[in-house]
This record gives sequence, structure tokens and C-alpha cells, in this order.
Amino acid sequence: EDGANAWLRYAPLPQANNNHSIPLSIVALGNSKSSPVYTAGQELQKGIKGIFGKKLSTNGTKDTSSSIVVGTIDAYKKAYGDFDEADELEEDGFFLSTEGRDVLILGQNQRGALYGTFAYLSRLAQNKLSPISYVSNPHAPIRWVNEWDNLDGSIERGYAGPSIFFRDGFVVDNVTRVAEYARLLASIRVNGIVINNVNANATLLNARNIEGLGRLADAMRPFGVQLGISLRFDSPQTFGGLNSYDPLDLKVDAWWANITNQIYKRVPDMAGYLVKANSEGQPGPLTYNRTLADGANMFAKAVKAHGGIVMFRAFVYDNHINPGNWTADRANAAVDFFQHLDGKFDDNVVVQIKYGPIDFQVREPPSPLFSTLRKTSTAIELQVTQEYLGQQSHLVYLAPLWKEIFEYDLRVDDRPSKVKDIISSARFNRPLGGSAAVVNVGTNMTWLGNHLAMSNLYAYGMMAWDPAVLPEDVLQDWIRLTFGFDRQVMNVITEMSMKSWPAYENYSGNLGIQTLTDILYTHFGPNPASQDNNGWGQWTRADSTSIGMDRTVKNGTGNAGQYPPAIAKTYENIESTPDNLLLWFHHVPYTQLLKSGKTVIQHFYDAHYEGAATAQSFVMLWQSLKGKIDSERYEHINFRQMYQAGHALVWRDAINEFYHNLSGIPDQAKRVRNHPYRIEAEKMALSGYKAYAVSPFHTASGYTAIV
Ligand code: BDP
Repeated sequence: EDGANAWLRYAPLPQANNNHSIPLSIVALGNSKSSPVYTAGQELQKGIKGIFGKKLSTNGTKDTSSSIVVGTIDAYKKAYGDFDEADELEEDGFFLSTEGRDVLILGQNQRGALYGTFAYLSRLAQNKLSPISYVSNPHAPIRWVNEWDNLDGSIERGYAGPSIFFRDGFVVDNVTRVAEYARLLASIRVNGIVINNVNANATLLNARNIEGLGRLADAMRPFGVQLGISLRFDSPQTFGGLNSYDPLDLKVDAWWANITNQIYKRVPDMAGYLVKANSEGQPGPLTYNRTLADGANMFAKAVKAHGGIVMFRAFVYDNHINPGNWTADRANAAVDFFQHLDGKFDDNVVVQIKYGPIDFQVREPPSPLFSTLRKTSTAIELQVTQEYLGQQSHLVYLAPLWKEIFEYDLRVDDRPSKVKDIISSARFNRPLGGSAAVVNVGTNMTWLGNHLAMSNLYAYGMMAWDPAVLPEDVLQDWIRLTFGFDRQVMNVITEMSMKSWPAYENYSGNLGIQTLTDILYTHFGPNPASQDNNGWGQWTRADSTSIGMDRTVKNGTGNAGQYPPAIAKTYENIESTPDNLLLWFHHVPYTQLLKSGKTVIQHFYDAHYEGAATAQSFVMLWQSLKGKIDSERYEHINFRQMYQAGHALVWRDAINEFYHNLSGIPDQAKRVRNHPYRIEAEKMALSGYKAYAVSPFHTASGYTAIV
């Protein structure tokens, strides 16, 4: 059990249900080997062999015995005549029926047929054998993943080894793992993948790499996963040799049109481009006093004839903001940059917006930009890779966080305006919309570097398809598929996972202060001091008496005013701001009373103790499963839970000591700076080790470590 098959293990069912009657043959209505329907036939054969130990023939005909019939609805009607039970099918949707003599799996298109196949197999693998018949349609057309892979094989914010796509400057030769990844993605109904870093490298566009892109697309096509790439805005100059990259310069346009044609020649079904421009030092149209819309539309025109789209990132900000300026606010940047461009983007442009206004923090309100852009298609950007959230060394099940954002009602024009309905295009009636998650799988067999982190990838796909699903239900499907049917395994992993995001929030950064990681680069481990006095604009404004960003209109940066009036009003006032976003919107004394009756500082102390204690309990919980899980996965996870338990203590003490030191306010429970049970390594007789003063000081218990 090395994790390579993730939730597609097709483990044998417990004896009792092994004699469930399944059809004897598979009828796949499509025979081209690279077609998703052909893949569906193969997958059915593989799955049923694993689950029931039976080998089904794949060349059956529907009329001889009961069969599993899989294909598009059109192919089905052509072969067997009219059929109106699947009339509501929409693009990528499927109809699944196990009620009749035959099992019917019919897709609106081939991809839908494959999704229905995985849905059927998932039911079988979970022992959900009662007859059903239903139509399932996607909530939104764009359900993509992004990979931040560099051409040299490294991955920005990736925690599972080197890239499966690139090596030494080129697309890899062996695409086996790429096809396996596409299979996983298809099983969670993801239909597009951008394979290279948003901080892109223009040499992706050289002839050898374009040929490589063709190989990658060929490997993923049988799974209905379309390829996309990130572009570097100044490529016409740095790679193409032109003297400009001005989007309104005709020769620049012609250059992009030409390179786009070359790529589409090799990848006729390429999904499109992803562009990060004028952000964190990346080049963009602002250099030429052109708008971001001018930039996006240049690419949109190049891909339009080929049916491609452009995902243009809203993550545009200057990373040299003056920290002394109390009205400056990075959280304002997206709306500031984009609001006047609403309606100016071509129809095949989608603005891709990170869920919160800053950057994948443990707690953020939704980005106000979702409510600002009404004449523009939008998509939400999430992170499966846990950049700020423990980098796969900590268990943090993220579906509950995403759920809160999806269900958040922004009250645009005082009407129901949930984020999920804005991105699906329903609320503002846009042609496109959906979601993208930064996943960053690597060559590690576990895909993400931690078996338990895979629940996040699974949940992402299922929620992108249907945000109405409950995080706990999705989790439990995943547990059954990944670890089997043992009740205790189910209870323990459910308990750990559902407690994990609140615990991480408690011991990292609570009350909306952000994650409090090292902000300058690693984004791992506690470093509250690094949060202020930097140009990145992720500030806490902590001083000796008070803390928090004042984002009110009245006295602060005005960010609260970027939300529709009903929401703005809630956040403008301390009384109506929920405690968990208090320090996001307000600058208050450490002695400010919360709704719970505690002071801010005492809440900090208590929450950090509570969160760390929860993380410690995960070790015992996990160890109660010894013998119930194969030793390979048991040990792998055990090691990580022990690490998390220890690191949660480092977090707890670093944050508490930092604010204790800064505020001078004692902990009422007298725990902070008082660890009677602890033995400091530097106090022992050292042989071969030297004491070393740690910086930042509060990340070692006695301010000292040994090396
Ligand atoms: C930040 C990451 C950085 C990314 C950037 C982005 O730290 O590595 O390049 O976001 O999303 O969170 O462009």
C-alpha cells in the first residue's frame, strides 16, 4: 500500500457481499483507444476484477446477457433507439442506473461517461449496492488543477518530491505517472490541468517542449483531462527576440498567435492559458501603461479560434508596499486593480481569484472581488498543497474551510449571492466559471507526500463538481475507498480530520490574525515577528499594546468597504464582526473583550494550548488503529502525527511567548514561559553538540537549541 492508487484501490469487498450479482459483460459504445469511453471499459474491467474477483469481457453485446453499457447518450440512442430518462444531461454530466437488467452509464459526452463509470465503481467499492438511478451534472464547467512545476523539475510550494512533468529543462520522456495522475483526476471529475508554475519560464515554448506538451496531452486525453499551460508575459522579448512585449503592439500579437498555432497543431484540444502578470515581480501589460484586460485579451484572441480559454489571475499586487503607510492594504489590491475592468474582458477570459484577499491563510473572508465583477467570468483558486497550512507535515482537512467560502453569501444588491453561485456563472449569468486548485503532486508514491493529505485532493474534485456536498460525507467516502470498512478506522480518521482545521487555526494564528508563519519565504513554522515591517503586506500591526489590521472605512484601510453594503456594515463594526475575523478587520488592544468574554490575549494563550493539545491527541487516536491498517501506511502516518504533535508545541510556545513578551500581559493560567516538565537540551552535558542562540528567539523553548 504505497498510495499510488490513492482512492482507486478496488480492494476486494468483505466476503458477505462478494456474491452480489453484477452483469457478465461490458458494452463500451466507442472503440478508439484514446477515447474516454474506451478507458471506461478498461476501468470497469479492472475495478470489478479487484472488487469481486470476476473478469468481465469487454466485447459483449447488450442483447445476449445482462451488461454494463457505457457510452455517450447519443451513441446509446443511435444503437438502441429513443431514451428519455437522461434528458436533463448537461455538458460533462452522466446518467447512472443500476435498476434494470443492464447497468447503464451514459454521459452527455465521453468524459461524462467516464465520470459515471468512476461513480459506479466507487459505489461498488464502498459496498453501496442498492439499486439507484440518477442524473448528475457539474456545478460549473471549469474544474481544473494547477501545478506549480518548474522546468528544472523542482516544484514551487510542492512537498512530494520533484515534478512528474519536467526534468532538466524539458518535458519528461516517460509519461506513465502523468497518465496515472490523469486517471485520478478523472475519477474526481477534474477536466483540466495547468502543468507549469504561474511564475512561468518562456523556454516551455521551444520546439522540443511543444513536442513534449503533445506527449503529455496524449497521455491525459484518454481520461478527458485537457492540458493547459502558464505563460510568461514577456516571452515575445526574452524568448522570441522582439524588442517589446506590449500587448497592443501588432507584432507582439502576431508572435503570440503564431506560437499558439504551433502548440495547437500538436495539442488540438488544449484547454488554454493561465497568466500571472504584474505581480511579485512578474512582467505584465502595466509596464506599457496597458490595462490588465488588454493583456488578458491578447491571449484570448490567440486561443479563441482554437476554442481555448484564458485564466487570468487576480492575484496582482506589488510586493514592495511601504509598511509605514497605515492606509496601504494588500487585501485591497485585487479590487483596486480589477473593478474598473469589469466588462472589458473578452468572453473566453476567466478571472481566477484566490479564495481570500491575501493568500491562502488559515482564515480569510472571501475575496471581495467575487462581488465586484459582474460582467466577467470568474473562478475560485484554492490550494490542495498546504503552503501555509503545515506543508503536508500537519493533517489539515480543508474541505470545511472551502465549504465556508463556497456557502458565503455576499449579498450583492441585497440578493442571495453565494460564492459558489457566483463562480458557477449562475448569479451573474456569465458564459464560463468554476474553480482551480493548486495541487503540486510530485514523484513521491503518495502523490502529495502524506497519505492523509489525499482527502483534500479527493474533496476538491467532489466539491468543484457539487459544492453542496458535506465535507464529512466526502471524507467518509474517501476513508472507505482508501482504508476499507473498519468502523474504528472510520471513526478515528473522521474525528482527526474534522478537528484538524480548527486545531491548526488555534495553534497557528487565530481571531483572523493570519497564519503567523515565516512570511519571508518558507511559509512554514511560526515566525510572528516576520509578519510586520516587510513589503509583502501580510501585516499584523502588532505593538506592545494592540494588534490587528484596521480595515474599516472609518479609520482604516477601507477594505471593509469593498464588500456589498450588508457585509461591509458587519465588518465595519467591532460588535458585529465575528471573533474569528476580529483582527482581520480591526486593530484592538490585547485587553479587548471578545464575545466569549475573554480578552484577545487570553484567547491567544488558551487557543494555542487547546490547538496543540488536540494535535497531541491525534497521535493516540492514530495509534489506536495499529493492526487495522497495513503497516506501510500506518507507520508513514504515525511518523507524521508525531511530528505534528511536536511541531504544534513549537507553534504554541513560539506564538504565546512572542505575544507575552510583546504585551507583558501574563497568562491567567500561568502556563506561558513556565514549562516545569521540560528538559532543555542545552542544559544537559553536551558531547559533540554546541548550544546555539536561535533566531527568531521564540522558536526555541529556552531561546537556545543545540547543533
Ligand atoms: C504565494 C506563493 C508563491 C506563489 C504566489 C502566487 O508563496 O510561491 O508564486 O503565491 O500564487 O502564495 O502567484
